Amino acid sequence: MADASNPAPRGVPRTLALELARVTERAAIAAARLRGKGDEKAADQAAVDAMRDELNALPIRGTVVIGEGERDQAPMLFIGEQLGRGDGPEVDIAVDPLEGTTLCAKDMPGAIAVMAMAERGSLLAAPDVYMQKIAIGPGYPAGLVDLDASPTENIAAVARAKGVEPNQITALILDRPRHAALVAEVRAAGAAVRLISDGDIAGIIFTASPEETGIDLYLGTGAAPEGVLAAAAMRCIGGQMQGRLILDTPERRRRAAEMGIEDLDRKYDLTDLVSGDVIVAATGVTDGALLRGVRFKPDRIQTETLVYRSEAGTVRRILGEHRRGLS
Ligand code: VTB
Ligand code: MG
Ligand code: MG
Repeated sequence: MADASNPAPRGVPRTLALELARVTERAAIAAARLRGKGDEKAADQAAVDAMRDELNALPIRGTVVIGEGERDQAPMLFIGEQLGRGDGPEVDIAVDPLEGTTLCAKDMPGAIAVMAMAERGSLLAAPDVYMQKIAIGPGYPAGLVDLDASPTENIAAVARAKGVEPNQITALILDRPRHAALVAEVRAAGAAVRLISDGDIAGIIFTASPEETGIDLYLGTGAAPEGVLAAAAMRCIGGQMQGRLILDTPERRRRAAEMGIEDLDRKYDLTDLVSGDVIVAATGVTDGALLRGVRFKPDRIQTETLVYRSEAGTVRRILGEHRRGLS
C-alpha cells in the first residue's frame, strides 16, 4: 500500500500494457461470438461483462471515468465504478467495450473493443453527449487546423502543409444527416469525403497514417466518450485533435455541470482531453482497416490487438492465439 515514505508511483506502469491487451482481447472474443446475429445489445453486454471481469483481476485501483453510462442506466462499467483488486496504482479508466455495436450486429467492418488507462485525473470526464471533433496526423505545424476555422480553411491549410492541391485531400466523416452541409462544403472546397457508418475512434486514428489509409483529416460530430478514447490514442501516436462538447439542451448542460465542466463552450485540445500518461488497447471484433477481427479456429482463437503507450510513444500490434478455455 502507498504511504508517505513510499508514495504510489505516478503514471501507469508499463507492465500494464500487456494486461490491457488481455482485457480487450477477451471483450472482443466475447462480442465476436455474437457477430452478425443482429443483436447489438447482446453483443455489447457480452463485451461489457468480459471487460469488467478482466479489469477486476488487475492489480490496480481503477475508477471508470468514461463508461457505459450512469449507475442507474448501466449495471456495469458505469461512471464512478471502482475496478481492480485494489492493491496497485490509482488509475482512471475509459472503456468502449464494443465500439460499433451495429457493425458487430451486422458483421460489418470496423467493430473493436477498446479501452484506455491513465494517470488519475488525466482523462476528461465527458458526459455522453456529442462532441464536435477535428483531427490530423503527426508531422504538421502546431495549430494548423482549428474547430473554429471553416472546413474550407482547414482543408486549404492541410493541403498547403502537404504541398498539394485540396483535390488531393480526403476527409473522413460519419455518414449522418447532420453532416450534410459539412460534406457539401468539404466537396466544394475540392476535397474528397470518405463516409463511415460508425466507428470514429478508428476514423480518427486513420489520420495518423495517411499514406496507408488515404485519410488526411477527420471532421464532424460523434460521441464525446469516443472522442476521449480517440484522443488517448492520438496522444501516443502523435497528431493533433480538438473537441468541443455539444451541450444544446438544458439537460445536457446540467449533466456536464454535474461532471465538473465549468466552461460549457470550451474548445479542448488533445492535451486537455487526455493530459497525462496513458495506455490504450484495441482489439478487432470484425475485420476492419485498423484491425483484423477475431478468427475462430477448431483448436484456437486468433486476435489482433494494438497497444499504444504515451510515455514512450510506442505502438505495438499483437497477434494473439488463445488455445485454452475456448468454449
Ligand atoms: C458515434 C460515434 C461512434 O456511434 O457515437 C456514433 O462516435 C453514434 O452516432 O463511433 P449517432 O448518434 O449519430 O448514430 C459510433 O459510430 C459507434 O459507437
Ligand atoms: Mg459502447
Ligand atoms: Mg462506441
